[in-house]
Amino acid sequence: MTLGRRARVALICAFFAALASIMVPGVVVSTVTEGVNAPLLAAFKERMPDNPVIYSVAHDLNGDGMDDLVVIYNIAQDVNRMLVVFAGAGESDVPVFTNALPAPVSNQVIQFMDIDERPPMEFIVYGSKGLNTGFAIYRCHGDTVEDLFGDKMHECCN
Ligand SMILES: [Ca+2]
Repeated sequence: MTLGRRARVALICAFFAALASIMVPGVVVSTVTEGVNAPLLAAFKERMPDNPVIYSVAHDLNGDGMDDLVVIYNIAQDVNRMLVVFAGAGESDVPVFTNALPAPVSNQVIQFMDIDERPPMEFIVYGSKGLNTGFAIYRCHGDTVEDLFGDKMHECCN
């Protein structure tokens, strides 16, 4: 028997809520990260030259066979944001940028997890601000990043 999509998402969210409760700053729970996509990182730096990249990791999020890039970047002192750069598809290979969301101040970790076993791929962002840790699970719909579930994320973002 396979779990329904909602049940599966709820189950995994509960798991991460439990995991987050035992996380301490500076301790990184197992990370599944992949390489950096150089062309997409270059596209980010070209479009947002004033925003230093803190952390970026490549993975195919939308299931088109091309790696996309999740980027956490700085916009002001202790204020970070996250967005996804999708590889351009078809004749236009212009990368597509999503909306930006608050990102943790420090100890950022991005983990990819196909929660519902179909595209698009979900991903989890962990991090901290001082002694506060939090995380949130995201999924992209088109060029929009949606926050599916989070725990104490507001306490680790500015
Ligand atoms: Ca892709």
